[in-house]
Amino acid sequence: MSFPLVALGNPLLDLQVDVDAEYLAKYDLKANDAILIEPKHLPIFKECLANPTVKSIAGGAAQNAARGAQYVLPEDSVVYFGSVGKDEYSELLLKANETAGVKTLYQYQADHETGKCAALITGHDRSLATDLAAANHFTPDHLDKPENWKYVQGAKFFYIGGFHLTVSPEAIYKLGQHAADENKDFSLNLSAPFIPQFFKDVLDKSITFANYVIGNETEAAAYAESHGLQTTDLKEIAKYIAKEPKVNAQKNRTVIITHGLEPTIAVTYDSAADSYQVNEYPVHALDSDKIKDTNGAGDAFAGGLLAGLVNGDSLQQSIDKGQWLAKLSIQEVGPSFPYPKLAY
Ligand code: 26A
Repeated sequence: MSFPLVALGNPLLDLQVDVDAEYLAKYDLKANDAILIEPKHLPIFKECLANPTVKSIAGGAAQNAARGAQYVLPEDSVVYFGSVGKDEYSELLLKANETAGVKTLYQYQADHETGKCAALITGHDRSLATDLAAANHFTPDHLDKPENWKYVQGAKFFYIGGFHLTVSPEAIYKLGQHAADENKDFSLNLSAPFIPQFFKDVLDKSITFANYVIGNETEAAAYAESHGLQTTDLKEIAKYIAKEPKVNAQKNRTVIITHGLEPTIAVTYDSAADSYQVNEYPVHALDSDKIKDTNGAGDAFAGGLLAGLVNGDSLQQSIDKGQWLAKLSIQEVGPSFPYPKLAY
């Protein structure tokens, strides 16, 4: 079957620069975070573009994961939806997807530029400040076009970047309902602490469609706080998410939480038996001096994991593929993968 995996997200051009703690402080940014910019952050983009060391790299969290999954899967496996401007930036993104073999179905905006993310690197941390621009204008009717919907119908697995919750909840629900109606897999990334913090209702509704939820320790903590859970224990938080209501009763939900160099946690709630399966899987640690930067590490993990799940691998092997791909990506500049391709 062609194109089993369909991903939806915000296509962004990453402007990656090395900065110091003082620069982050000037703009009230944390060393390791992802935010939507406020007006006070706007000068960052000019400053990035004027910086001689700036690297313009294909970004956008779900788009990175899509390229990652296609890196592992056989050709013609991954389709990506998102909204961009008609400019040189979207050309760069399109090229990166083509090189990776991802089928790109962009919605083009005449009046908005392609979105940008300032990826501000301090050591092994990355602070992401995003101006969504055209990415903010994705509309669900783009999915409905016959030439696009046929890929939705043909797919068996969906991946939604949590960041897209701020853009088009209706597009997410449309894909979610389709997945539930046809008993297909639907996965969602929590993406950043601000998503569970400020988009709780949209997140809760999106999770009802999801049989895989992916996140990291800071996102899980933000989820626990916004949902009033009296715990910081990642396994307990994952159990709570796994048991949240779901639309498709035929699939159990699995929640996968990465935790830096600590083992990855996976919890599956079996609704028929009212029981949990809780497991931990080790990461593929890399000597610290081999790390180029960690921008896109989580997306690479998601990409490898998705590749495994789409391929029908066990959860354990799929998580291991995710760890493997994340390890490759952090040895590259930005959310990229090594070529010629390495095999898992
Ligand atoms: C809505 N926001 C804030 C975002 C993003 C985003 N992708 C989609 N929406 N903020 C940062 N990113 C992307 O995350 C990747 C690293 O995980 C960056 O473009 C970067 O490539």
